[in-house]
Amino acid sequence: MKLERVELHHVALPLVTPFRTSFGTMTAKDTFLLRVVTDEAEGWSEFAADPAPDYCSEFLAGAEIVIRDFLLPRIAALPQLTTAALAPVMHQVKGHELAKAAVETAFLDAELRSYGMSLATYLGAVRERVPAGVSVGIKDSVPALLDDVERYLAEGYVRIKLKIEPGWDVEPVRAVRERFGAELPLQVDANTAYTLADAEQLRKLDAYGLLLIEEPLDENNLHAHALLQQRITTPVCLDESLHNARDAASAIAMDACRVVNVKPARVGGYLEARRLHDVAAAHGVPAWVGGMLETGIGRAPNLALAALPGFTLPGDTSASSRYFAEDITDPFVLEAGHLRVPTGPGIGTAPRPDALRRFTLARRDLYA
Ligand code: OSB
Ligand code: MG
Repeated sequence: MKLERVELHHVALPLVTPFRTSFGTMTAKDTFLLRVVTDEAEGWSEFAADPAPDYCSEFLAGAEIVIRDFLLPRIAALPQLTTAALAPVMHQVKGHELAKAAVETAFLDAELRSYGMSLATYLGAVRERVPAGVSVGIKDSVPALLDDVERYLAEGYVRIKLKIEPGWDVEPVRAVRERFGAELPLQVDANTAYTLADAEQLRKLDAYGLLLIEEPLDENNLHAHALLQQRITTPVCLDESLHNARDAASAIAMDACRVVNVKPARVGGYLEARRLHDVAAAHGVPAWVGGMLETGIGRAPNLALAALPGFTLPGDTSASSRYFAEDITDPFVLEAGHLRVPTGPGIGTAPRPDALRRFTLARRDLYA
């Protein structure tokens, strides 16, 4: 492939309902899409982080500079441009996995389109549909939470994840169990809101048969997560702390991580995400695909990944309607609790031109 152009499309899509976590409240998906044009095909991707560095250290304005000034010049200098060649040159730039993932995915989409191959086929998908879980934000009251969960279950979601924080943990979990029963697949996500001093409080959750507790402690503190796991029976699942397959291998070896959340953006892209999948599968550790409230541009490739055999738990890959009244792509629709894995070339979708125009705040060339 020969690189011709890279465009940034800054978009903002209103969320159907505010999404509150231990790190803040989101009311819109405000991010950028990348469009890569090569001599053979074009590709699209979505940056997963937010305008502010609250879920992770990366943020929109910083990522734009990293991509424009440090990643793309290295890529443009490659004698042979292939997707597989990107990560080794991008490795010269420290960190910035989410920015690297956006770059790699757009090139991967373009390259696979030039072969007429779907991302699902390329990654080794074994399913045509994947079960859909849903991540439910922190609410002002338990009755409001129960209404939300009831609505999602009526829509067909097969697994519920509750966002928790100190002061909103045992009570909502107990209420959901009481109302919807012991058989409901249920898990919680703390987004780093606790410390080891809270171990006794977190141990109270052991009574509720949770599938897992996600990232209860500080990002990157594998040791503390291992100590916590010794004191609770609920399996610890890591999200924020896993930046690559090596982190997953270390965390599993330390018993800091009995379930793996694979977010392709967080680990630098789909090629590394595949390696996390393989590490988890080799250890017999259950894994699932996480989400970042993506538009259809980020959701499509996540669905392709979720179709791999080692993803044995339902992911946070919900339908478009869980997030947006109108998605920027054709919507992903829930069918009997499942989403269909895209089969078209590359990521199998693209922005609808009219929707892209209406959701776009600004457009800039990062390479021309
Ligand atoms: O921690 O998994 C998380 C959303 C934004 C940032 C971090 C997280 C989340 C979610 C929602 O839990 C997952 C989704 O539905 O996309
Ligand atoms: Mg999480």
